[in-house]
Amino acid sequence: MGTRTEASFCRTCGGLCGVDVTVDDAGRLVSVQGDRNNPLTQGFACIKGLQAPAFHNHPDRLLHPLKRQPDGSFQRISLEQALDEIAARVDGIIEEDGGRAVATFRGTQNYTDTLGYHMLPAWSAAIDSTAFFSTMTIDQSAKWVTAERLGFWGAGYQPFADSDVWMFVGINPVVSLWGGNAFSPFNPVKQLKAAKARGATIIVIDPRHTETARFADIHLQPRPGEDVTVAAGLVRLILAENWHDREFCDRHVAGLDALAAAVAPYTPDYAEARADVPPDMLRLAAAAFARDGRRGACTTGTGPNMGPRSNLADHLYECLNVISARFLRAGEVIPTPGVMAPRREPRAEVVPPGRSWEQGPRSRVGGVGMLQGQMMSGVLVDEILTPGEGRIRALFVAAGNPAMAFPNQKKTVDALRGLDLLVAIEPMMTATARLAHYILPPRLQYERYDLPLPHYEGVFPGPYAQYTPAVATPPEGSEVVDDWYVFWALAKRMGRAIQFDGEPLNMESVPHPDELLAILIRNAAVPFETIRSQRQGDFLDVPAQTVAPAREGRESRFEVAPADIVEELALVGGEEAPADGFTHRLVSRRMRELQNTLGMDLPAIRARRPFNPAYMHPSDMTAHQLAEDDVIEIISRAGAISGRVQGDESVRPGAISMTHCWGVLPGDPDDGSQGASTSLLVSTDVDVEPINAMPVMSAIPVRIRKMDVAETA
Ligand SMILES: Nc1nc2c(c(=O)[nH]1)N[C@H]1C(S)=C(S)[C@@H](COP(=O)(O)OP(=O)(O)OC[C@H]3O[C@@H](n4cnc5c(=O)[nH]c(N)nc54)[C@H](O)[C@@H]3O)O[C@H]1N2
Ligand SMILES: Nc1nc2c(c(=O)[nH]1)N[C@H]1C(S)=C(S)[C@@H](COP(=O)(O)OP(=O)(O)OC[C@H]3O[C@@H](n4cnc5c(=O)[nH]c(N)nc54)[C@H](O)[C@@H]3O)O[C@H]1N2
Ligand code: SF4
Ligand SMILES: [Mo]
Repeated sequence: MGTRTEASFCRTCGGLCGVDVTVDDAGRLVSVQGDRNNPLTQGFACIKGLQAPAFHNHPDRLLHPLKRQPDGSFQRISLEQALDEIAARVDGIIEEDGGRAVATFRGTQNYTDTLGYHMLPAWSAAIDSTAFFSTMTIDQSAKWVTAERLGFWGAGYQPFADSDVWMFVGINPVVSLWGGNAFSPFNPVKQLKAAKARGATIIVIDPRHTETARFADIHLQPRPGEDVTVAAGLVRLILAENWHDREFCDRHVAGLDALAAAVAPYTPDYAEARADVPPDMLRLAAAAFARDGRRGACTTGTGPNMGPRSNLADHLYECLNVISARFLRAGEVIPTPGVMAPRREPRAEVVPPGRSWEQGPRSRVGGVGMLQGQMMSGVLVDEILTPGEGRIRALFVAAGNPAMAFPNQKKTVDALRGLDLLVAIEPMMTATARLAHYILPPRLQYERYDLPLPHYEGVFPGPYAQYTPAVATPPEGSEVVDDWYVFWALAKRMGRAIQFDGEPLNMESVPHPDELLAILIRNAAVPFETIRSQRQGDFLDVPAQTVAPAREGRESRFEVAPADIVEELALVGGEEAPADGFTHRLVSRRMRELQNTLGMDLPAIRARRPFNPAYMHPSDMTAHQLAEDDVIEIISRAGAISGRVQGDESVRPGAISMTHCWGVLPGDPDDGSQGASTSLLVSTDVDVEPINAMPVMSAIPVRIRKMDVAETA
């Protein structure tokens, strides 16, 4: 059989690697390779991406809609029947309880499915539901809170490409291909090498000596969960030494004196006592960033965003950017002037804090507000479990696996089991799919038309665009559909009109994916046809754009010290070390081979990654009389799991570094061979952030106990 090779891009993670895809005459995916000619990613591709053919052609891939039977088994039904039945049940629920009773959840694989991404909220709006949830609010919604409490800069950050300093906090782009707010995570190793070659100083703040920290000139390895202490300590030092940009602060910052007063107690000695960061190291980092560095930002990842007091910590780290003025100023060239998104007019001014969570609807349970038009995933489970008016009765899960990923797994699974209707758009029989009433299997990435998310194109280091048609064909005889189609087809059956990105859709005939993509970029700087011809990805020749000055009379300022921040700083500063018997902190980490749960079913990956080890520093193992492969019980306030210990020099003593999303469904037979779910250790009652209901999902206080052979057999 012959083959052909086509250009496309990988959508397994946010790395968006340009790839060459080989398919056979039947359109079956044969291989995926990094495309050396792609100017963005230059041939980079990782094991996750290279495994795409194994995933597309997996013998266990679901190829037909399934309906759960009373005995728990699944029966194949036709797509038409599934959609008819689901539409009828949703109609019934809305009739009884309104649209609010029908929730939609966006999982990680939805962020790289541009049509699905835009269809989800369009569907939710079409059924008059505010119950929209996403992984962002069990991940890094601290960034949303910060932007809405501090304000943000209209013209964006100074880019990494010409920076002379950069600070990575609890983020590991070399493995995660994630850059936080300011770093463009494409081919990160190449970028870090280039930065070193130009003499830039890299600062990493992470309890683990990560793959990214290998590039660091300065690595602070604090006690996990002490980001408030470290960040406040840095802010205090910079202000006390006058290393901040006074001119910028005079013009654009409000509350600087109040901030200085609020961080005054966070002295280097205090930071040492609490975070175990030596005073000279803290000073080194502060000086390198603010005194010696001229350009370059601080960017945070899941470490601080999942740790305790995540919103306060994120606010303080962002204050480093503010007081050091690490933003593009009037007259500077904008790296991404707008290709797929409409051309904006970026201004050298502060977009003032909006505090949107203080207005608008609140959750029934806990009274938590909304951010960016979404309800907080931290309240979803209680919104299902708590009876009464407004209860969530139906849930659509698109491209996610909440039964494995959500905090407090037992409670999550109870809630999912208690739904009147759970629909999973999901290619594999995952833990979540098993609980669903209906499973609708999707087309996979190379079977879909796509663009990178247009409104997110600012993440590119230049005016980049890439388009891919479907380059592979779904297996013969299958009934797989695009995620977006599910919602369009349901809305049609229910007589609801979809406004796709604000544009009314034709509800009579099924739109072609290109029509939908064209809608998304209808206001683009470049015609759709031009973008559509970018099969291999390219930086386009578009007119350069410079940052415009602030508008006349524009007085908005960064609010560095609003009352709630000052209050919380006083609270943390006065805390006593808790005598709670928790000897360790369990910290999150990602595995190179997996994207959360995605990849666990692939033999090549399972062979390399049979379980999620509990990584500890060898000295810590010795101190606790532990040997390689010993099994320990890891006990938190919320629960206990077992973990197989492996020595890892990169982990700070006192930390246990372990990946999430492993283990089995609660109640299933468990011989420990599948690893364990760290989610069982996460409390959704204690230390939950008030604004965004974010639990402590990293730096979880735990203690450990060696299990004997009888217990683990
Ligand atoms: N290979 C791979 N890539 C992925 C994923 C995957 O599962 N696998 N998942 C994707 C997803 S969903 C996301 S959200 C991104 C996340 O991307 P990242 O935020 O880069 O995630 P991690 O690689 O886990 O890096 C988090 C770092 O925080 C550190 N840390 C933990 N606790 C603390 C703390 O209290 N303070 C500080 N300062 N640091 C701490 C950890 O040691 C770790 O090095 O990655 C994405 N990319
Ligand atoms: N304790 C703890 N818990 C955590 C974390 C942590 O660090 N610690 N990390 C959190 C983070 S950052 C996140 S983002 C969440 C992840 O939460 P989720 O997004 O809920 O989990 P994933 O495993 O990424 O789910 C992706 C699903 O999409 C399916 N899929 C693959 N391709 C397609 C497709 O083309 N279409 C569709 N419809 N589905 C597809 C996969 O089979 C998989 O089941 O977990 C969170 N949970
Ligand atoms: S880093 Fe790997 S998974 Fe992510 S886009 Fe590139 S090849 Fe795909
Ligand atoms: Mo995430």
